[in-house]
Amino acid sequence: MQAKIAKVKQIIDQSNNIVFFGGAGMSTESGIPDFRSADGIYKQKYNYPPEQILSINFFKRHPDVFYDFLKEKVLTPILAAQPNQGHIKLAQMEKAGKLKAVITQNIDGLHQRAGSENVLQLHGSIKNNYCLKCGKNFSLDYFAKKEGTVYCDRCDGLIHPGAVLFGEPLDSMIMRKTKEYISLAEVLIVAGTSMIVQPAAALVNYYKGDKLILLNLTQVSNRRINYFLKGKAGELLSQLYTDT
Ligand code: CNA
Repeated sequence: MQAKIAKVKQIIDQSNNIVFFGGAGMSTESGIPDFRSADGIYKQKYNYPPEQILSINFFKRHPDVFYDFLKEKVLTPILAAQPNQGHIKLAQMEKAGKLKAVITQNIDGLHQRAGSENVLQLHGSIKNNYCLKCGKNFSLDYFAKKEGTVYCDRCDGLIHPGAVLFGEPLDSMIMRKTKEYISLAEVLIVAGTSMIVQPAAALVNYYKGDKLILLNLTQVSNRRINYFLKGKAGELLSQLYTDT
């Protein structure tokens, strides 16, 4: 493993065209549960599977159950979290001119809080809440402080949280930029994702190089991976980038 880490570190040291693509596993070291790990949200007990609750159809039909779940299981851990060493290393790599973009499936905003500037959030952000009826925007503060289901103070419409829900399309501009960054990258670091949720997972197929590095607690079935380092993304990134 040490030899493999040394090899990947050398690849990272030598490149100034690195792109990062991450998932929920990037934030578990900050205390936010992912969806599919042993202690992730999918293994906890609910009346409905989380994938169903976090869908646009379910949200419109059962907003109260949706909101209970969202606030308890998604927002509360996110609001209590701080960026971890992995987020910080990526921000340092960007400042050093090595990392071109952070592409994330996460909605928690921890990359930005760690100092990353060019962040593409495929699944939205907890910050951009808006009314389904009149489109008025609501801050995270307004949204998080309200008890129960949150309605618009202007028209009483239901407020849609900033995250893209299952069954909703991804932002086409973000998708376009993501494809561009990935296809032009020399090194692609993929971390903390089961690579199951589509269409995000398929985006790594735009990578054309031979330096696709996976940092994950578990192996992921994707034949494009050139180097797999098993472990915690934050800990691994700290070993892989030491020039601060
Ligand atoms: P996932 O399907 O839950 O997979 C997470 C992957 O990360 C698994 O393969 C784990 O083995 C692995 N993993 C867990 N912890 C670590 C770690 N410390 N280091 C390395 N690997 C680790 O999550 P995906 O991101 O693939 O699924 C996409 C969903 C999850 C997106 O829609 C996200 O919006 C959604 N999500 C986001 C957050 C967040 O914003 N922090 C939290 C939970 C879910």
